[in-house]
Amino acid sequence: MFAGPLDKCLNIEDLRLAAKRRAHKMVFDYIDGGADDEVTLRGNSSAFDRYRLLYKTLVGVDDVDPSVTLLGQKLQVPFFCSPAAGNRLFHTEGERAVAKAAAERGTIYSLSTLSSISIEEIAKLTNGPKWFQLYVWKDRVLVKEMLDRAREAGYKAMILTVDFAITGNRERDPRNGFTIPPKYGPRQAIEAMKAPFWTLDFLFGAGIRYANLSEKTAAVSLNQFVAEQLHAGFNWKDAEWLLGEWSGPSIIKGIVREDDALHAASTGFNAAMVSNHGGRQLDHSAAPIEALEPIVQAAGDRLEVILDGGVRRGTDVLKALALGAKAVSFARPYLYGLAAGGERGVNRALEIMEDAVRRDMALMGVRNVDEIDRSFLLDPNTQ
Ligand code: FNR
Ligand code: LAC
Repeated sequence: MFAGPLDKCLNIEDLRLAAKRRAHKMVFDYIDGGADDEVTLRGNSSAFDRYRLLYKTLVGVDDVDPSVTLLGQKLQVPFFCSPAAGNRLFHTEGERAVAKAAAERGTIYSLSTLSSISIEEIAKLTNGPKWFQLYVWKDRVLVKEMLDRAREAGYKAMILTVDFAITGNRERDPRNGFTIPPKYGPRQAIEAMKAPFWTLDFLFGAGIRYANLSEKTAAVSLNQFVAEQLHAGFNWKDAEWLLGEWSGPSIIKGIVREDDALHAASTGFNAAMVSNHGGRQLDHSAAPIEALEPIVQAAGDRLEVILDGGVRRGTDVLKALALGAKAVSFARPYLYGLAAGGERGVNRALEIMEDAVRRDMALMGVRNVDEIDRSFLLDPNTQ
């Protein structure tokens, strides 16, 4: 199905390198980079290595079913697409490509508030399940408007991202002079010549903008945009107000502490994404896989817990499920695919992950996701 170099990509790292070859440096670095020294960015993935698997044998694994149910929604695979801003920066097909590929694979697509294709356009594109991720604007009227638009367009749940009161210190971006929409000076023009396909798309495609806003915004850094537009003072009390405004299923995204999980449950959230925003916010944050189990133990009976961050292999997914996650999510794996080859690239990323999960379930001796429990993991403290 995949002609050209995409079918040579055997894993997510191969897609990452393909994205690096195709995309403009400032755009690749925006996807790939993290905060400060990128300790958390690296740690999110490397922390999975500390857990080793105690696989079962002679189970009979000729028929493996990786489906899960999340907030009442059946997913064909135990993962879904995390929200990510401005996908048309990475490839002209943008969020359209991701929404279509997610629907094709039978999983959820979550659309960012800061998407480059609108809430309504994505809603019309597929019948697949969709969630809407909210960043809270200073302007409450705009918040209500966006929630109404998402509800009317058929988004089934709201994700409130809470680890983004201000933007983390991502040093690759100012070094590259990165703005949204991108602005060209001499350095960006030189880099553009090294990325001819991306550049042609950029020059001949429709302009890149935050598509959910009626006004075009000036080309400024993400830091400046967020500081000017988003509500850094937003707190638990406001979250209560917000849940009242939404009144549908809700997910809190970006917690790593038990007390925050308990607070989220008592505020009325239905699910929690254990996440540090992919290491893009507070460096030295705990890895989601490390923070997961205490949160499941504290609040797993009141919240459906999702692990988000660092997942690159099928075994990462299975380790998270063994520690009590109902499902996992990720952005970079499909964003690398998108930057490498549009919808086909996203599809390849999801295919790589699905094949890996199926293969690893069979090798681990489980026929369905309900069979996965803590007994499959050797405790890192005992190794
Ligand atoms: C993100 N993430 C994110 N999260 C969110 O709630 N709203 C958003 O608009 C964005 N935008 C965004 C852009 C880019 C380029 C990246 C890489 C990430 C965070 C995302 O949803 C998720 O939490 C992390 O990406 C998880 O880490 P990995 O597994 O993708 O590395
Ligand atoms: C990011 C935002 C927009 O991580 O969530 O870049």
